[in-house]
Amino acid sequence: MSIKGVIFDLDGVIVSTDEFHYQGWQRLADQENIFFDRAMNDRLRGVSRMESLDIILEKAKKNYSLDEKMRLAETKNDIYRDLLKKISPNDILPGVVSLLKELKEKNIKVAIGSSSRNSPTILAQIGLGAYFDATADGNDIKKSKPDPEVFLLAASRLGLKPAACLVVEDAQAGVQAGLAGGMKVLAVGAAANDPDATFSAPDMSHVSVEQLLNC
Ligand code: B16
Ligand code: MG
Repeated sequence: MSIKGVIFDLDGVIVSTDEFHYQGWQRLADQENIFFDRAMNDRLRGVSRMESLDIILEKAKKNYSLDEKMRLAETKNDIYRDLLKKISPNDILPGVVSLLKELKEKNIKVAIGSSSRNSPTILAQIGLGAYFDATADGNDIKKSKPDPEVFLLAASRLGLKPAACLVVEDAQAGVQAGLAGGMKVLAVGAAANDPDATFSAPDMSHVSVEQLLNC
């Protein structure tokens, strides 16, 4: 089946908020005296806020109650949202805007499929809020990537069958989610070497619309 829609992950694909997530978690881990580094941060890509916290707390020396965990997640989100105030259209990753324009010209539908509950804020701040035909994000779903729920919801909001959609992802969990949903997957950034992806590129400036539509 030919590709009729492209579903973009947000953090790490459209905009590099992944560094702000890292800084937020690192500050929280330091505050709680828990070991955390960039290698561990790679495991959090595409994973929901609470599941990310559970991964960080694997290294904690004490047990945290649900209330304490809710407060820690809120603290991290406050730090993250404060850092987000800095982002602007200048932070859109290379190749994204020209690719979106070319897809529109070819009548290919575009959607966001993100685990982030901050997606609406981020899209508004980078000025791409009106660009997408549909969005599905962490506010809409129960199961986060690698479960395909967010991408299946995005495809249905586009009115397309999963097999007619291509997912663009920077996280291993997201690559698996796209494949589990029966979609093709372009892996970029941190996931660019993922052997399971349909194809890979360092970022979107290295991808042509023809490659996307004929994968
Ligand atoms: P929030 P994506 C994901 O977004 C991030 O990659 C991941 O690091 C983050 O924990 C998750 O969103 C939840 O974000 O705390 O803002 O709800 O890559 O799926 O666009
Ligand atoms: Mg991502």
